[in-house]
Amino acid sequence: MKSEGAISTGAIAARSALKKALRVYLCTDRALTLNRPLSQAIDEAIGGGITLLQLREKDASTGGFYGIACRVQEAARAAGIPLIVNDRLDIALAVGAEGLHIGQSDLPVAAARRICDEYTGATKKKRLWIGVSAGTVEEARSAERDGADYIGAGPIFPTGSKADAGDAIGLEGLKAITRSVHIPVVGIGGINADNTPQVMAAGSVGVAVISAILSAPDIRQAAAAIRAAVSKAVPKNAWRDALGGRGMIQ
Ligand code: TZP
Ligand code: MG
Repeated sequence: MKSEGAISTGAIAARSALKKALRVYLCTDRALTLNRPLSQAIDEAIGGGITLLQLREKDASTGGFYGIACRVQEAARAAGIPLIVNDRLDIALAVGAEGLHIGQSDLPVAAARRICDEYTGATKKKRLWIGVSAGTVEEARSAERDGADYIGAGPIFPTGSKADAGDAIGLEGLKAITRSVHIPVVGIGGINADNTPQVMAAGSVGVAVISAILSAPDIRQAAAAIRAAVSKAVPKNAWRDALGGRGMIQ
């Protein structure tokens, strides 16, 4: 990643909190839980140590998505984990999520940024995180310019979890993206505990995962294995800081 440049101390602290949240990033897909209820899968993943949850509901009605998001937000809050809503800014705002994740064909980043800032300004709430999927340096740079807080870069490896994910960009593609922007980059696509060290070494601040956690026979254990792999790649005191000095965890 490029140097942070001239940003304020508050902005550096906020960036640091975001980077820590992005370490073990679970994206949901209710079709990939091997018939286990999504709420149970989420609870087990939280137990295994995920640090952020992105709720993805590709087939739900608006009312259905909202209802699910309310319940998931409750579970995430109880666990102290930020919730990011995929695709739907209205639902992110309605449930008080910590952020929104959008792709290249969703609401344009600049429009999402403007709406979020107007809303959070009006309600005096803290700034919502906006994450943007990018598969190229150009997409990542443009998202940063338009107000994104982080990039979801990928797919890094081939994946069967997203039909329209596009070709894998590989670790070299990930490196090129991490070097081209100031904001944090988290790799996604075909990531598991075994290849996590390579993803982290390419400059990713964490790993975003669906199937390696949700389709694992033991979800809690799978999340814990990924967390341990990420943990090896970041300094130990950074984990303590992430927990607000409350100690514990490797
Ligand atoms: N965006 C790019 S690849 C992908 C998404 C949502 C799917 C990631 O799923 P998995 O199972 O971790 O490869
Ligand atoms: Mg989308």
